[in-house]
Amino acid sequence: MYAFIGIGQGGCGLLDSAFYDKDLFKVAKPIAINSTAKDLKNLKHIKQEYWLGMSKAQGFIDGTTKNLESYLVGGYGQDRTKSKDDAERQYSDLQEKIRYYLETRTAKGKEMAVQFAFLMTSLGGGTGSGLSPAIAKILKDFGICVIAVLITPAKSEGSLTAKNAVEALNEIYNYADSIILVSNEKISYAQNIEALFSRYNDYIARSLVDICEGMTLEQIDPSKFEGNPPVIDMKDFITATSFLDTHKPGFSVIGRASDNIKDMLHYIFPVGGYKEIDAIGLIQQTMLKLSADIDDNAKKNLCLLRLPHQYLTSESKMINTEVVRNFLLEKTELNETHFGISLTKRNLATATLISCHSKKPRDFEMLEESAEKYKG
Ligand SMILES: Nc1nc2c(ncn2[C@@H]2O[C@H](COP(=O)(O)OP(=O)(O)OP(=O)(O)O)[C@@H](O)[C@H]2O)c(=O)[nH]1
Ligand SMILES: [Mg+2]
Repeated sequence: MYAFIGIGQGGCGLLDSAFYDKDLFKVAKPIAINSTAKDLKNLKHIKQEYWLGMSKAQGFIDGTTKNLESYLVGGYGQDRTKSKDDAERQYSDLQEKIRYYLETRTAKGKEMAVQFAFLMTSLGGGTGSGLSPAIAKILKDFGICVIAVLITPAKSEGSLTAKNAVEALNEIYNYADSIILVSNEKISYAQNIEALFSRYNDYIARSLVDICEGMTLEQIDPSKFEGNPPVIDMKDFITATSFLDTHKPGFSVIGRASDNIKDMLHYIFPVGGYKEIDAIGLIQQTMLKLSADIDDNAKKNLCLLRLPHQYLTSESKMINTEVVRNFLLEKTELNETHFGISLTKRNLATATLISCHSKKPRDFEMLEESAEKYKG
């Protein structure tokens, strides 16, 4: 079982986008945590039984509590120090509330139901950037693998957001098994980046959901298919996004490309009466749409192709998995790729790529410079 935990406005935005797909509830538990009731009420897919409100001194408040807003801080207005302070003072209460949400009650008693948590937050604000490190630590102490999905601010958002981001990332880094960076610099070409949040959130959330569902609900049994198609699981995910020798996460970015099988004229060449998907072309597209700009080569990567079953049945043998695998391998410095195929019922071929780096993205280095200026 997974947990998807959204913190603050940006984090809850990603969370809400992810649970647009109702199938995700079959494999994941959501928790939306924020210091303002208004933002929680704006969520479309996460009902109040999954909310946790942050108060200044009365702990973390169950979303179903009457007059919820009267308990909550009402936002930290980018004041990371205050939010971090409130989180640390109320740490044991937070720990118990999260435990309660993630445990299941069985005949034998209570047990932790979750092995992997996607911790989603923006780093530039107050609530998410101050509270997330504490939550990452709590999850880690529960023995849960932490995949931190972190929205970094655009440089144009100013040096305070940059400072928050640098401090928060440094703290979360100590507890995360994986780090996926989502840079708002990517949408900063827009005059009003806020107008693009919802589409950007949908893109990132869809990529994460594809991977989660591809590893669970849509997982194939390779023995049932000709040619032994490759599969990947969460172990691959963690291995692909962290460095085992140092036990530290890498800096990963994510991208996705999909095409309607019918509209894929561009990628389709008739072969023996069947049509072939240019899987490599699709993966190349994901590389143009990664969630942050990276200068160095990937150390390793992970790629999931979701396809209708026709592309795996014996007669057609549509995807030459060895060719795809070699293409992915060539893109890595450590000669390490984790490539899998899963099935979808939709008429859609999708590639989702995670590229893991040892260096922070160029966008983030700009934030580090900007944060220094703030201190000055
Ligand atoms: N991609 C994306 N970025 C967002 C979204 N919402 C806010 N951000 C970015 O997140 C940063 C601000 O963080 P918020 O998530 O709004 O702040 P918060 O955690 O709620 O903290 P407060 O300051 O207490 O409101 C800025 O860099 C925004 O550009 C979103 O839905 N998507
Ligand atoms: Mg907020």
